[in-house]
Amino acid sequence: MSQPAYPGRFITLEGGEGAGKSTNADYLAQRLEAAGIRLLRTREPGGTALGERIRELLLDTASDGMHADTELLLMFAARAQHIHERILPALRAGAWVLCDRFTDATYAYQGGGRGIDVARIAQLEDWVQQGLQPDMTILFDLPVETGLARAGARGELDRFEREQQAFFEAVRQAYLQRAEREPARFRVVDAGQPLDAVQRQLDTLVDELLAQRTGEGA
Ligand code: Z5A
Repeated sequence: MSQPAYPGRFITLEGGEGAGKSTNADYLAQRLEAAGIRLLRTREPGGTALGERIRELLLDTASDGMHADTELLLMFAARAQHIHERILPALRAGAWVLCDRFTDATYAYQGGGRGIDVARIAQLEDWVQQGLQPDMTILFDLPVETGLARAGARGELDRFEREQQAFFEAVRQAYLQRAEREPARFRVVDAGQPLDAVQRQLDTLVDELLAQRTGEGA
């Protein structure tokens, strides 16, 4: 990881359905905070009052029929608000940001899943993020069937969770291709393992992050 222009660190969590992002975000937050890191925990789509309203529109099964372009633009609309209202102020103030999904999810779901041209996604990424990129992205990778079984056990499905297996396979492949293209930023975790084994993998990443700490974010 190269040194960013702000004192904080921007860490994103990615993966398919039921990969364990939320469960392991709790674990990561606990480990980082115990080491004295001031942490903003947040998520996408959402993370701000306005973004959470956009999230409702995106996940609501009543939004069936939403065009893929509309979905893409709503993701970036929520992201623009999130970046300006929460992420950048936190990073500039020296906090670390732990975000459950960010733009890699857009490439995976709207690009891989919906088939939107990645060049169009890249245009929006440039415009909205103006160079902001995560310092580390942890990809929780697991077989689609395992993730769907975990997610399905929770009950009612949202608009994305109702998609078919082929959609989620395309999402997984898009994530893995991105990880392969950007090995300096991505860390791929085998999320199909039992929770304690997943968390041992995360311990190594926490050690790596803390070793690069500048002292300003503490
Ligand atoms: N989306 C998009 O399309 N484009 C974008 O740009 C962005 C998002 C940002 C909402 O995201 C949707 O938005 C998402 C993609 C789309 N699509 N869907 N669906 P979300 O992150 O809020 O929702 P999610 O992906 O559905 O999260 P999730 O299913 O809750 O997954 P998770 O957070 O990765 O899993 P979890 O809740 O931590 O764990 C699921 C269950 O498995 C739970 O019962 C755990 O106790 C269990 N679990 C976790 N780890 C293990 C292990 N290792 N072993 C056994 N059981 C485990």
